[in-house]
Amino acid sequence: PQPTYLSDYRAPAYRVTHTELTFDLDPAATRVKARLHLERHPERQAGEPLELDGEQLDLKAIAIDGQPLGADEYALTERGLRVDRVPERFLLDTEVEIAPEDNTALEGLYRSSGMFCTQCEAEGFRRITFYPDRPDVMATFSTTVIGDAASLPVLLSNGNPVERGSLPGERHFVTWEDPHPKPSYLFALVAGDLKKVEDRFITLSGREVSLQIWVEEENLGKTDHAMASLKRAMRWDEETYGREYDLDLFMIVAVNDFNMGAMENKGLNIFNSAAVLTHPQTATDAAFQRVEGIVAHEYFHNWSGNRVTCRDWFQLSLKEGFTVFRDQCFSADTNSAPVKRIEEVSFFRTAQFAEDAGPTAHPVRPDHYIEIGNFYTLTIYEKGAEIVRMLRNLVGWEAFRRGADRYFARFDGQAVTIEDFVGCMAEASGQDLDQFMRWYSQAGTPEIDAHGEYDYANGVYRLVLRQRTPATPGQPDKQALHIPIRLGLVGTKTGRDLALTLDGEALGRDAVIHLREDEQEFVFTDVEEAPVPSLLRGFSAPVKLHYPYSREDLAFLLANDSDGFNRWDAGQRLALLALDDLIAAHRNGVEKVMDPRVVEAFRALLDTDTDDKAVLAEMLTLPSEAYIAEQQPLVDVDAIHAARLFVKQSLALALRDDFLRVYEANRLDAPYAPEPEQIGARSLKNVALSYLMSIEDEEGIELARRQFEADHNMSDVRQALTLLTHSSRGDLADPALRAFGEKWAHDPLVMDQWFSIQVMRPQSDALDRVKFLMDHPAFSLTNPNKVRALIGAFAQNRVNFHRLDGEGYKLLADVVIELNRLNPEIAARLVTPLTRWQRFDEARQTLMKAELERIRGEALSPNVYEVIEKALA
Ligand code: HT7
Ligand code: ZN
Repeated sequence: PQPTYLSDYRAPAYRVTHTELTFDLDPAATRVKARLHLERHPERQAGEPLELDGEQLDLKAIAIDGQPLGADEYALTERGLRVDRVPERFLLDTEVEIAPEDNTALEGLYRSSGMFCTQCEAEGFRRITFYPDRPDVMATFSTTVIGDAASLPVLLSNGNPVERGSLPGERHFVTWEDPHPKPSYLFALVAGDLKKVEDRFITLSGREVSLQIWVEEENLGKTDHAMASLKRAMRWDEETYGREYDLDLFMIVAVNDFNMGAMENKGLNIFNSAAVLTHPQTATDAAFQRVEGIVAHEYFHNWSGNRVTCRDWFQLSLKEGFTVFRDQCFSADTNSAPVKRIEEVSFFRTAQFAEDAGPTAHPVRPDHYIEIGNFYTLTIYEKGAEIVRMLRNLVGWEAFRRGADRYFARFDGQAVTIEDFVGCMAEASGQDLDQFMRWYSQAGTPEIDAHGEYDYANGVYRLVLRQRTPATPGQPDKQALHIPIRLGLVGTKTGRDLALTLDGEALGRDAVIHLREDEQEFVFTDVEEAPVPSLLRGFSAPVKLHYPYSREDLAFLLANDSDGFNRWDAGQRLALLALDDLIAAHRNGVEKVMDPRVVEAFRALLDTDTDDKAVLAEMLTLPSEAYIAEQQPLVDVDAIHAARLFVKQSLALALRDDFLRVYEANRLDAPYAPEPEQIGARSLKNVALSYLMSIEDEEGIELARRQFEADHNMSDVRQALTLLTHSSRGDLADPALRAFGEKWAHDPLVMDQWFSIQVMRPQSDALDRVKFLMDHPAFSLTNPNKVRALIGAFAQNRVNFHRLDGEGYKLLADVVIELNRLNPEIAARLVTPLTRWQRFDEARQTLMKAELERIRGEALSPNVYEVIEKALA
């Protein structure tokens, strides 16, 4: 497969002004008629051939302006269809046949639980009909869907229904019209035996919008939260960005087989059922929050993505980075803002940093790709959102909002670039953002070495910052970035933020300084007392910050920093220092000794009387094994696991009564509600329980058992089941798993949780369980949720996936090989853990590379080919 390059971008030779589609649905042989209203693009010369994309299409008929084309007047090519001689403006009619029931890749039109549905982003539409399948071709659509009246009573597409009726042979049809020009990736069709839940929303200007969530009948009781989230998101976008919804109907459909979380098709969002269905008995607090975030994300795309879209797929972060930023701000406004930020950053630093340091590292705007489906990454989404956040912070909210207004007004109905977006921000703020643009083109995580010195005699604090970005594949040399660093100086006597004066300017007590050079010195004057610097507050830039904090400094910041995020971060850094020692002790066979400073810091935390229990729960949570691994030059999975467990058990032993007290104080009898206060209390209680269970004394076990049996809500049940299943007491896991498995055998989303919990067990039977569960009737290799729940989860089970006999790697490779044939997008994602082989010891490196080579020996899809080639380069 050949790469596509950003530098090769050209406007399309022909554009489509209007698209008429007719689908005659049949699982094995669906007929798709397309009438495209085409005209030459003004920027392109006359006489160029018409080239359309098309894959796996069986062409049955073709005509231009009503005249059928002879076999010598068109060609079926590797790319699709070419017609050498076409008029300046014309109608193209085609008819193709496709087989949705054979479509296991879940791109284009496919079947899921008896229904028909589509996924067209990024390049799925070309599996439906011949078309210029690129985001800069925007057309209005008129779609007629014909199907069997009994088995497919509901026929949906984008826009508004304008006609419906019966047809001979017990069939019926509905015609939909979407007046908003859109690229093909936003096309959607759903047909099935679905039921709807309906509500309405009155927009700011007083228009009524009908809101519909379509689900299988058994899921009718699981839509309340998604509907409430949708209404909150609609209101938030009006109030925060002045964006109103623009059709009379907004539909969400839940489908069971879906490659990602959801898709923002115009007026007809299609959701993975896991990203929309909730019920207190079946979904955890985290799932409720995830649903809220995804519903909002897809809705926000209506403006940031649909009304204004991407010129080409290199600009993907234009819509994804901005929309993730928007959904993050929405969730922060709706829930506990500090805890949201902690969760975001903790995930980002674990997963995106690893991506940025691995063989598939790429800029937020890549300059080439083989398979765009491989670029729906944490870098495009989450790092893209961090860049937008930095922009917001650099120019300030008012200018940012003016810039966003300008962007939406100027480019409405157009397909544009990242420069267009940043340009609006520069215009609205009057700031020069040229250097800032490097964030989009430079891959890798910048590292900042910071060093500070207090001059007692003169009351001066000198802060020296040095930046460097490590080389990444294809980018050996890096340039200095514009990095905004929010900071405070916390006085060691008072524990308060000191006044900041920089170059004679008073900046208040919390300020942003701008690092633009490789090295810069910042001299703060009139600093009244010796400070401990609190740097990168709120994670003001997506960088690694190194400062030689002592453990006393960190304990001090943990107790005194006015920035909640940095207080949490100080606790994480303190724990990491202790973990470092213990990892070394484990490796050297030396007795492990717990750092008393960590115990005292945690004791103080447990004594804190705080309103935000969710933040406290985060502060009491040790860095994950994956994050600890990120900090190590070479990952020793066993030492990390042993050290973390040792810290947890030491804290549990030393602070057992405190954890018990916290557990008891945060039990809730009230009916379940996914509200911040309850969620905070539950998180805190469940963190306490995990400490208590880590030492497996009778009281902890009894609490977990009782919590499991009380069956109050899924957050509590799942935590109890996890702790029982992951305990070393063999007699605890199986009875609980059996009871849970029998109770929920009918619910696929709960069974996903059941799969994951078992295969995440640290005990050595985890791999055998995976193999056994792959034969379970609820498992299916063609369902991405099941693959993620069982195989994906196992690959996160660090001690077992990285077994020294290589069996974990072999199992993953076997599944990747199988999925490469069935669903290349999922296969390419699943292989990721093997691509990180450089981080491990030699024995594991050899085993991992051998599996990558074995995969390479297969006939590979472009998706898997691209990832494997990068991993072995
Ligand atoms: N914009 C959507 C991306 C997406 C997708 C991409 C590739 C293959 C399948 C997919 N499903 C959805 C989702 C979003 O970011 O909102
Ligand atoms: Zn998105």
